[in-house]
Amino acid sequence: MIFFALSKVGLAETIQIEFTENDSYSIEVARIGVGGTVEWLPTNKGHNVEFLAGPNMNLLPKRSEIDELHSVVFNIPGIYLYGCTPHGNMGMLGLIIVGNDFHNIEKVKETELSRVASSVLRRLIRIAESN
Ligand SMILES: [Cu+2]
Repeated sequence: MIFFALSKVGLAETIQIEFTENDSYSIEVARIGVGGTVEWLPTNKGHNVEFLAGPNMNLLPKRSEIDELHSVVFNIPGIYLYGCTPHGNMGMLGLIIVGNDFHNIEKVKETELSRVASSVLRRLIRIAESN
């Protein structure tokens, strides 16, 4: 807890998210400061990270290869939605909230997804908005 408090004051923070054996991300809603890093660890096979929405749709982070360790530095505040290319339609999705900035949340809600994925996204948005 002390580390998190300190990191908000300026230390560049890093959050690590694993690919779980249940075809999900270990942290579905991650919060990070501007300039922070998120690392996705290929702890289970067959997954990757593909960005579907963000504060600047022309500057989304690049898609990772399957089973690759992926690292992204987030310098633009806002909400990022990503999913696994093979399993996104089944609801393998995650949100990154950068700088506690929700300005693009309505755009994120409009992302076209399968029915299952849409319901997962609604659940993640509720979590994001709840604190
Ligand atoms: Cu996957």
